[in-house]
Amino acid sequence: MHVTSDQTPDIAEDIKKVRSVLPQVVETLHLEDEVDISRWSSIVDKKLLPRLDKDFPLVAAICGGGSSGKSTLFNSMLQEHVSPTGGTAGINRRILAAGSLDRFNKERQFEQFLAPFGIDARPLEEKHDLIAPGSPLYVLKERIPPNLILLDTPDFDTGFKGSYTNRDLARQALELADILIYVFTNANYNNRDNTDFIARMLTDIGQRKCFLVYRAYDSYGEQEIKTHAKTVAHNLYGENAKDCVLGVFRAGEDNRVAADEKYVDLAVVSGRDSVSLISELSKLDTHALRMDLNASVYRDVTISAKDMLTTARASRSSLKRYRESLQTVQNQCVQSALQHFPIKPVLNRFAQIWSEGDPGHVKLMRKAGNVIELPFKAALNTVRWFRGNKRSHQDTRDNLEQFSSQFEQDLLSAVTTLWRKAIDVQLPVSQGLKGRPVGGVVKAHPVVASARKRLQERDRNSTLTSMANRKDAIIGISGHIEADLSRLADQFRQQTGFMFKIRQTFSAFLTVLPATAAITYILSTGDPVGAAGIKVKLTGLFGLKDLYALVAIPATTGLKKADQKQLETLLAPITQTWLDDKLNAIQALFKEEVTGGILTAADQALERSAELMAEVEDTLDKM
Ligand SMILES: Nc1nc2c(ncn2[C@@H]2O[C@H](COP(=O)(O)OP(=O)(O)O)[C@@H](O)[C@H]2O)c(=O)[nH]1
Ligand SMILES: [Mg+2]
Repeated sequence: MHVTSDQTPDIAEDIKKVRSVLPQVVETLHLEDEVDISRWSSIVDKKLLPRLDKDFPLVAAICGGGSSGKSTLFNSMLQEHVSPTGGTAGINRRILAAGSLDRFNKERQFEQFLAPFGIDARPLEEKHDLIAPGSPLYVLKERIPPNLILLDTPDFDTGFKGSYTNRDLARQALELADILIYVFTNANYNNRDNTDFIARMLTDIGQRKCFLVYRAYDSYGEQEIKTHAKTVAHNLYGENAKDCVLGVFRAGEDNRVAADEKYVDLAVVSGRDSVSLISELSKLDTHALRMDLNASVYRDVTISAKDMLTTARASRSSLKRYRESLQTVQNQCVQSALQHFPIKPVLNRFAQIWSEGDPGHVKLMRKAGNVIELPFKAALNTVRWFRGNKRSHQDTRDNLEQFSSQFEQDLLSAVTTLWRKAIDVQLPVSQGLKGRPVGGVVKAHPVVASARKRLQERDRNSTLTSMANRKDAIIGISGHIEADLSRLADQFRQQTGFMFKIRQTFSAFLTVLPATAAITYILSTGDPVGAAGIKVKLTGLFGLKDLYALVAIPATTGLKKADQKQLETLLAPITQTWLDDKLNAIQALFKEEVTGGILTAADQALERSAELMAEVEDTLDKM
């Protein structure tokens, strides 16, 4: 991006938008462990948003190793002995800020100004307060122009390697700073530990430009000073050194300075005329510098936001995959619960509905006896059955009872399997595109963690009992399937042409079939029976693979191929209706007892995150 002042308001709006929505994405998808959103948010809040204000003063931080002369320089710039100098290295344990007395003339105004940066500054009352660790202190001075804030920072190289006492403070100061004044001496100019620390900070928080101040003996030649400064510049900024170093100054080793009799004189390296760092800082185009600095913070913030969005996308796909896999597992469990279920009662009931609605057709069938290629005995059975043969009703009931206990077993074993998978830490990945298995596993997503935990803690036995109690409702032909079958019967009647022949033969077929009807689900592959049978292909059930119902008919019925085809056409919707009814009932039960919490949590997170992510994406695309 190229930041110009005209763009500032829009940029601020976009940033604010992403700032408010991105954390919600993280929360919705439970990404707290994967992305550091609070750090990002705090950078946006502290480093970016407040600084988009054009009136914000330039913040210059004097930094460097211990006893480089930072505090001495700070005092010199103020022309006042405010900051303690000399003595033990690392003597200053706090940040000392100097602001404009003209600008911040109201009570607590300066404190409030710094507060958004997480800096809780207090006025310096006692010089020696700086020696004790604590929150930053400040002074307000006339010498500081309104558009400048100067920071004296604690030494960050005091302490033992790895446990530098002041580094957190140094970080705070560097984060607040727009520009650095790096002070070094011949003793520490090549101290990689110091420059590396700053360099790392600058990579972390966004590049800041700097002035270099070399406190060197007068005997050092111009070339030597330049070479050493170059080393420092390179160690701080690497390849960017040229762009980032705004100026190099030298400070002498005047003993009067050490004796507090005189303030430091700075000179440009090539000349000996003294320069005022304050006026050098005032000459800077603060706005351009700030925008430049913002550009890199802005870029970093944008890149991090995009990275987090990428993480969110991956997490969301994984959640989606998990949800699909759980659904697949559930579908398989629903199927396996139904694996021994007979379709015979359904066909019987359909035949009853059919006959109740159209008694006239029996006559028609008798008359057309010679065109229907069915054994006479079957035709007789049909007639008897349609008259409401009691034995037939009894058959239906027996049949149901026989399957009732088998069904209970299947149901309980299916629900146990489903339970185990639902609380497992991972699931086998469901089929990929085109129903092909993709293999592998998908981890249970953090979004469903609490739902899984609740499930794990629930009393399994009570669930099993409640499932067993409800099996009869599933087995029975429900009002819903009654209505569906009636509707089917009406539809068949209304069809003419092709269906006319069916009308004639249909009733007969139906009564022949139930005698041997069984239904088998080919859940994986292969033909389960291979015998004479009508294989009805059922599709579109919860997005399952093709499901076949095999309705066995005795070979002796001597059905012609064409009749068989017609019969298939008829049986498919009946079987489908029945299956839908049962599958739905069992699925609803499984959801209620086992998977509901997980699926709902996943669905809600998927939906909400999609909305939020689209919002972030749109805004980031503009940025
Ligand atoms: N001779 C001389 N001594 C200096 C100069 N600047 C700083 N010092 C001395 O170096 C020591 C450390 O200075 P100080 O400002 O406390 O360093 P800081 O730890 O970086 O803040 C003190 O004894 C200062 O008097 C200078 O320009 N000339
Ligand atoms: Mg100091």
